[in-house]
Amino acid sequence: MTVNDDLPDSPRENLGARRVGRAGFLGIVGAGAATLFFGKQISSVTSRLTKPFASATGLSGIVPSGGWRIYTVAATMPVFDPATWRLRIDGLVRHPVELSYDQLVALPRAEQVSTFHCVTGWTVTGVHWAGVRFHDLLALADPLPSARAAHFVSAEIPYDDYLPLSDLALSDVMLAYEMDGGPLPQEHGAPVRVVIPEMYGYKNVKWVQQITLVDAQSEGYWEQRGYDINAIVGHSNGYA
Ligand SMILES: Nc1nc2c(c(=O)[nH]1)N[C@H]1C(S)=C(S)[C@@H](COP(=O)(O)O)O[C@H]1N2
Ligand SMILES: [Mo]
Repeated sequence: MTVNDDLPDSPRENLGARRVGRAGFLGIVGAGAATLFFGKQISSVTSRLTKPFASATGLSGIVPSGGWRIYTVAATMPVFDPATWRLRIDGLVRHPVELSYDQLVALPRAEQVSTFHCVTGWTVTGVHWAGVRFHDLLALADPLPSARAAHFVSAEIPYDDYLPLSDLALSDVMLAYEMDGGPLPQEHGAPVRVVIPEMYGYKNVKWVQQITLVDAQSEGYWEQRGYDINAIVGHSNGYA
């Protein structure tokens, strides 16, 4: 298991294997690391906190309010430019495609309200999402019968993760481009992120820029660092 000390604000912070102490964490924030980024306050979301973060980590003193924590692994967040942004779908497909933002939002629109769980113990309930179901999206590339999983590659290098196509077919799983009534904010992964409420946050890849269909899922960013490939909420090695 690899532990990367440059990534203090990680799912691992709540595991016995490596606890990030409050003092060390504050020191890192003071040094200007971008691993915890406080985006704009969204009171309608933050008021919905159901599980206090403080009980899990003792870090509440440096978290300005309940609700979302913004996680990144790189020093800067990707910047979305609608003129140049493309979503690539390739791998085990007959027709690799590159979609512009306009082409993406022209696909059949799906909406849902669901709950978001991070493996470190925080939850946000009642999140409104809009986006496209993976069935409609992946069909554009005409997947081969051998395709069994999708590799989601973030523009935030090196973040990535995998999901079986069977999980992408669940009725409340989507590639989201709107959150709580507006375009997906930059810090939440603009312009598109994975939303899979059944699984812990680390499977909900932000800033998705490429979806490569493969024959089997593999270990994504956090799984290479000790988390379960099977990230079902309440049934994996995270905070249950
Ligand atoms: N690109 C990218 N996606 C990511 C992460 C990340 O660091 N980078 N963190 C994951 C984790 S562990 C969680 S809990 C959620 C947090 O979503 P939020 O930053 O929108 O609150 O994003 C997930 N997707
Ligand atoms: Mo997370």
